[in-house]
Amino acid sequence: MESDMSVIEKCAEIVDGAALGAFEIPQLTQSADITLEQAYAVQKASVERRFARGETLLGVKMGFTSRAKAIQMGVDDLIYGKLTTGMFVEDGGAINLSDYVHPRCEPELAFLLNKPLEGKVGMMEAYAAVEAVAPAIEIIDSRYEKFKFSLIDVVADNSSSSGFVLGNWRTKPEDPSNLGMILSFDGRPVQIGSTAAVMGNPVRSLVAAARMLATVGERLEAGQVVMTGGATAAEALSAGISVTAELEGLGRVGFRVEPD
Ligand code: OOG
Ligand code: MG
Repeated sequence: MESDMSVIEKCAEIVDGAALGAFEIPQLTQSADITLEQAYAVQKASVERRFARGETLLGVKMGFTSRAKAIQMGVDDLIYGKLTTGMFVEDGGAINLSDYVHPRCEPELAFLLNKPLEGKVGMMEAYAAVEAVAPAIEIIDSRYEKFKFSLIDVVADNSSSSGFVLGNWRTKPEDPSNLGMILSFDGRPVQIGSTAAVMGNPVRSLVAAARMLATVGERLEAGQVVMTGGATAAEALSAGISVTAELEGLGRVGFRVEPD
């Protein structure tokens, strides 16, 4: 039997290769018998492959923090993934579909931290560590065929992390728990929601991020970005569209998809 390490490294090579080459793969769990804990180890090993190519860590993204997302994907456990420099998309910038498998986007609230957060922290402590907030769009791109996966598969695939776009950082509102958000394609709203959809308050997502990272001996660091999770279902991207997300009181953020 192969050692645990070689299974994890092999799985990491598969998901990382698919992300790098923008091609789809069968779900890992069809051929590898891995636990959720091992799936996070695969995620970590795949992100380390990015670091080895010169990318650096920018923060963390949380997933399945809203019912809309859990229902759309059929997975309702909280997950996290890592955000690296290679995933950053400039506000107002453009992406090319050829760099992705079958990308979708979703509107999110992003936090910028000015203090570390580790383990069990309260809501007040967590929000006190937030330096600024920004409207954000996450570009998710599962490497799995048909964008279908189990909890273990999606975690191993860095929770579909693929791109993220951040608007201007703004002074944090006193209460971020019910800010309207609109995702538009070519100026037409395609998803409408509220930050309330994110665990009742996106600060809860930050609390969960600190708690989940602590289980693997990690913590959130000052200067990191935390994407709190899609407040609405994700929308598939197509060539030539322009995407914007507007967050109540926080302005807007957007990007374009290059034409074919
Ligand atoms: C997994 C990532 C979920 C979110 O915001 O809920 C996520 C996926 O839907 O592919 O990013
Ligand atoms: Mg997301």
